[in-house]
Amino acid sequence: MKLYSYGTAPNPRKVKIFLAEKGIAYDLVQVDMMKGEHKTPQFLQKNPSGKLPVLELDDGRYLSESIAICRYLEQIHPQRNLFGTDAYEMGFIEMRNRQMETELWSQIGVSWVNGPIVAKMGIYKTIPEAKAVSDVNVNKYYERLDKEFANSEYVAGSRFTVADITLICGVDFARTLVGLKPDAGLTNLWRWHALVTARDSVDALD
Ligand SMILES: N[C@@H](CCC(=O)N[C@@H](CS)C(=O)NCC(=O)O)C(=O)O
Repeated sequence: MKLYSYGTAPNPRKVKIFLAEKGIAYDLVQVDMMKGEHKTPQFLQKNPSGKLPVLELDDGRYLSESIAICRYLEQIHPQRNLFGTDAYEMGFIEMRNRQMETELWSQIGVSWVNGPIVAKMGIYKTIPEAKAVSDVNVNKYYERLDKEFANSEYVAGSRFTVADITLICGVDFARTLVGLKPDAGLTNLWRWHALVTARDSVDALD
């Protein structure tokens, strides 16, 4: 199978980490977002949303949406399990993953699209006041995570799951490209960050 990706872009990175955790071989295809290659008619046939990642199956079918791709991969390669093994754990991991997406990633996204890098690209009208508000929300959420990590080794309990993949990709994107590095005093959050970053699958930012 082929994964369409671009550099260290955070949504494709989720899938790359997931593939590495499962030990699945694949071909990586770089789509240059700076050149708009993800908006060409050819690419829009693969994903009409014009976004990365996209997975191309060996039979020529396509999937987009990082977590949908991960769900597909979990079904075809059940080990190592990353979405839960029983009804409660599956629900719990889903809950935590959605919290990371809807409560943190959404705010990082607002800071990103209203920040200086996107402003330079000239794609959207940026609203610096919107970034100021979402920056506060992201930092507050980091504080909440820090409290949670005082009692929980990983995002969804005592083992590494897809919810950790979602969070590490969000935090690394926020701290490296959005100017939202968690405060050094958030020691539980940084303890989790070091734990997850030590995994071979997560280690490289690319
Ligand atoms: N919900 C999608 C988001 C995909 C997404 O926004 N990908 C970014 C790269 S990290 C992208 O392609 N952005 C280009 C655009 O929005 O036009 C997912 O989880 O895959």
